[in-house]
Amino acid sequence: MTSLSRTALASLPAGIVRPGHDPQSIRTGIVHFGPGAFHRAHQAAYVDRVLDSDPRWGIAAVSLRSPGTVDALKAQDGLYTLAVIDREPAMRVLAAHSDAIGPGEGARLRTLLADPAIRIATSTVTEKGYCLTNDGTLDFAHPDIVHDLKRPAEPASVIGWIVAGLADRRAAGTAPFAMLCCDNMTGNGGKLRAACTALARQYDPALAAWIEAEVAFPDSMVDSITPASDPAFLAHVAHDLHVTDKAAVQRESFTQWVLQRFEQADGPDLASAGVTLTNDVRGYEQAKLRILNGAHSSLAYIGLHLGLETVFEAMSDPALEHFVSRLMHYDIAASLKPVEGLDIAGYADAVSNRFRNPAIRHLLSQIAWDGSQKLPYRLLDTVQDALDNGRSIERLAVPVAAWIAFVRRKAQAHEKITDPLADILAAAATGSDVCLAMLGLRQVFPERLATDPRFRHAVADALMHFLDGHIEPLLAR
Ligand code: CS2
Repeated sequence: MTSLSRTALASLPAGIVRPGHDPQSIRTGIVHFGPGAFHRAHQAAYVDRVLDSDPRWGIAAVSLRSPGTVDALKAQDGLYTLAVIDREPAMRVLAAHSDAIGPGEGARLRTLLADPAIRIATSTVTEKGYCLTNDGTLDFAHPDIVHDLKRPAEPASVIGWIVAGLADRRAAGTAPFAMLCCDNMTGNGGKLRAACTALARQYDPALAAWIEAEVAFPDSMVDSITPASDPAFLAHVAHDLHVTDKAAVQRESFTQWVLQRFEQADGPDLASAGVTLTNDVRGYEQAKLRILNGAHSSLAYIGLHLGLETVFEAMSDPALEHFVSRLMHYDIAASLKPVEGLDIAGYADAVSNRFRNPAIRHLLSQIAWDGSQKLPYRLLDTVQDALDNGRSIERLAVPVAAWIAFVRRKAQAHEKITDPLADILAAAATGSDVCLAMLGLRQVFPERLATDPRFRHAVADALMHFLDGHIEPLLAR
């Protein structure tokens, strides 16, 4: 079977939606770090729409560490399939990528970042990709940052690359690009700005001041459930398209991108493609992280304990579904400030419905990755808010304990823990006092929370149930 390409477009079966613009006509105006499935299914789908009427905003996909996606995009002329999995599945070929930069192509990236045609850079490198400490500031002890401080011209971290690109533009008198962080972190834009200025300050305080004053780092909320592209899905795409597509992605039909309004003359018209530009993204961001992602992580760690495999299966378990519903509607909702135009209870119901989509096979094990990085934003902030305001944390302690039990199970079985802190977690989770050792990890649990006796007792109590294997009373809370 041949692979998807510009030439193959003409002979795709009817019913496969083709790009609304000539893929050959697009130019590069956006540099994107981390072209994983989420980027290809979410942001690129918006940009593809923008390109229908303005060819300047093609994306250069950058992945300097892993060649897989970049090689596939190069081989396929930047084309790939987006399968929208819903009651009526639909396949659409996207032509949003005008370039791809892989391992060994750092020099080309440097040139591109300095190009005045680039007006926007975006990133989806996951929480761990930003090299932040637990308090959300740049981790100067992180090996990549240590490397970048020694060799600023050949950065290893995304922060290093952004700073290098901005430094070149400043030196050349070119206006900066706007930097759009598209990862699931509270105040994502502000955190990225602080990290970039902190690194720049080590090189040149004037550069740091320029970044602070001139570069837009809007906060954003990004949302669309995107299960990983497994071999069965890729085989399905090949079957329907009659060509192979190594970069194909799948997602639910729901998609949302809320972006803090930022100044940019003559940039891409993202709003025309359905991006919401607002002055107050914080409320949306927090609601999404705590309700959707908080519930997701809860379903993952508790569901895996119960031997379940997917989000749909977890939502079909009556006790677990009830528990997570109460968690969202009572505990999490109570931690959120009112957001204009957002009905929190309605939002929680809509999220539950999305989780119940039978056509989506979203693995709990995928959501369980990188718990040490996700827990603080998704659950611990909510717990701290409840404690500060005198609310009960007996339910909120359950997913926290479920994560600890999950790590312990994996470590005891010598199974791989996908987490940047894997070794530290495994050591802490297999000691005699698991709870004490895990809560002692300052990279995950902030001092104030971990030393609060109410939290320690609640987690220890819930953990006992997980270790004894009797979690029914927990789910009945
Ligand atoms: C999930 C998210 O993998 C995970 O941790 O919770 O990727 C989730 O599917 C997205 O944030 C939905 O927008």
